[in-house]
Amino acid sequence: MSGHVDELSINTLRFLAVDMVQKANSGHPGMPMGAAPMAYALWDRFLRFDPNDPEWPDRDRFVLSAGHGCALLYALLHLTGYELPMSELERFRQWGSRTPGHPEYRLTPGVEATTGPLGQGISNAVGMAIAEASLADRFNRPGHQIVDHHTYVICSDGDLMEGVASEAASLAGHLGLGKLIALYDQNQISIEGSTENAFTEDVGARFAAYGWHVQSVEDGNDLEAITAALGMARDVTDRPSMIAVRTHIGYGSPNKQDEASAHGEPLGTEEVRLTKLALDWPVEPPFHVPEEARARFHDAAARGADERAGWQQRFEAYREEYPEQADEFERRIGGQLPDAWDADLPVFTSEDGSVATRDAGGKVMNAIADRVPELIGGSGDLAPSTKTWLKDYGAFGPDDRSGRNLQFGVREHAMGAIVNGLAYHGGFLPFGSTFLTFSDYMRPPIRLAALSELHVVIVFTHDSIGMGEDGPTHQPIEHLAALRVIPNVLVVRPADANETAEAWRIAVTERNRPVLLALTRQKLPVLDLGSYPALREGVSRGAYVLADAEGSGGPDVAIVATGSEVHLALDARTRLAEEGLHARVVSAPCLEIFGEQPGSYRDDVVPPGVPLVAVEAGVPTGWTTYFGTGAVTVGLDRFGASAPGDTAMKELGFSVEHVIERVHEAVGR
Ligand SMILES: Cc1ncc(C[n+]2csc(CCOP(=O)(O)OP(=O)(O)O)c2C)c(N)n1
Repeated sequence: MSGHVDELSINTLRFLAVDMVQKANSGHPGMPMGAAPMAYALWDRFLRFDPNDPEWPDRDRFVLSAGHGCALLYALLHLTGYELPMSELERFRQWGSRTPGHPEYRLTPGVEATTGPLGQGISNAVGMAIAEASLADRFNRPGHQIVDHHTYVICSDGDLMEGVASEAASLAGHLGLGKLIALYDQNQISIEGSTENAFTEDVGARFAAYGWHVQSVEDGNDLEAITAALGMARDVTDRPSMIAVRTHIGYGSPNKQDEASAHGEPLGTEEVRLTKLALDWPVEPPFHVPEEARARFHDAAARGADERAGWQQRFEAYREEYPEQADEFERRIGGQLPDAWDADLPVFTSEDGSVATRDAGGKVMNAIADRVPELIGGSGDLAPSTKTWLKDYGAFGPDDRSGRNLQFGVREHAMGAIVNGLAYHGGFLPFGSTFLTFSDYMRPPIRLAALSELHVVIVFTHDSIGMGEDGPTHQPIEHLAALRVIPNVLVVRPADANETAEAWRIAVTERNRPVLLALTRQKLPVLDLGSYPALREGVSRGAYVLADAEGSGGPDVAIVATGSEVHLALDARTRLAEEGLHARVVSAPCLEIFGEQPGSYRDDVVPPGVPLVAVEAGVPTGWTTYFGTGAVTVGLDRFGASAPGDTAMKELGFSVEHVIERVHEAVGR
């Protein structure tokens, strides 16, 4: 039976949130007021967490998908003893505080995922649940359950209106992720008013159709009903669970409960007073925490600490029996690479003939997969085209958690969010893949990966009009530029098979940012390391002199190119030499890394004052950031066309003749 202290604790959560928003004069009080009981039930009675060791690997994961309700999360973190003192709650949404307007991973201890863009959190949680199942399969042994935790989510009407949540939930149902449990804060209010305006389907029936176990709780304040439903959800191990809890936004507020006005603005001083009176709470002081409530939250944390200590003992016993596995587990969770991870990284030679960089990428991935067991991922139903299938490792499926190929289905948006979830969880180097054009379908999670400093890899193939016949719907034009403008992202577009191997070296060794690879469908000559010894070191610096100008007088012109266009530049260089123009060819697989090199290096590669021609089969936007405003570009300012790839390239200006023409313009001949 719930009692006095339960109610006191729930109201503490409510009023801390109300006071935070009121003091900041900004934020979202309504969701925390309605969802406080379910959050309390979860944190007090189920969630395994230890505020003294927020990164304990076998902790349960909790994701507040409705990130706008973060005052609730901050109150929970504070009350249970995470490093989030009351002074931080009082600085909600202020410059430099650890209580930002929406939860930010890495900023606030206990925040497992950056949320706020609706639909992302619940989709991240699907990735976390996949992570748990995969690690459990890999590391648990009879009598040794060292990976055994749940992923809990609180999501809102808005979350479940979002397409990405549907994609991810559909996949979660298919995969039967039994340790994923979503609490749905069904207050039936969003910003414009009632969900009657735009969201009238039977959400429970939809989730049941996805293959979820679905329960509903009619009264969001019925702690025992919520508790019973959570218990039941945990007993269902073959399917993810959703508990739709009928709540009231702004619960307790005499004039704002069930109103959209409770969603995203402070209640106002008078309404705060009336609400406190209505729920029998002291009007003053704000940020009041009754001793009994504080003690209750501390008890929950103390239970978590015991659980963690128990786990530590179990892990030591595991280490005794399985020392190698224990080391590997710690290595993976710690994000360290195995020794000699790159020992089998392939080297390509001119004897390999012409190789599409997508094919080279597939070879590289398969070559490192053995030594890098944390490499796991897949494609949006395009593995035969993106070449990302890990041949020896099967599919991760409902009945086999050992697979390392994730079949995301045609769900690019969820793929991005799930890959992020794997990274948030830890223990993986996760990847996704699709055509570069469809990066548009993945932009939201890529942006969040960049913001959250997640190490994820996305393999984008069919990276230019050179992909050919599928035509302008499938030919990326603005995509490289559009991805490069996202801060903290690396876009790597290698020029051949060997640059692809080095691009993967970057992808594997980066720690705190997403790496996006842009690979070709069409075949390209191999840049033999014998002829191009600078290639290896060069790729790691973002751009480098691939082929210098003949003669001792320095270059007359520098042609900078990326990916497939590097070969055009090389051919142009040869032809220009015949007319006495000495061109230097710079291969620039990663502009961001090049931008980070010391000025002296950059000036060595592209000497100031030397005319510069930049060649890339895409919009030229962004090149001036790295090479100044003087660059003459060979790019695209229109959509592509359906034709064989080499025809499309030539017709749209990617011919040696056109490059030479532009060189002549640049040098003033
Ligand atoms: C992708 C995305 N679109 C729009 C918003 C702006 N937004 C914030 S909350 C919200 C809807 C509020 O409804 P709900 O999610 O049910 O939250 P509640 O009203 O219960 O607090 C919207 C549209 C957002 N955060 N993310």
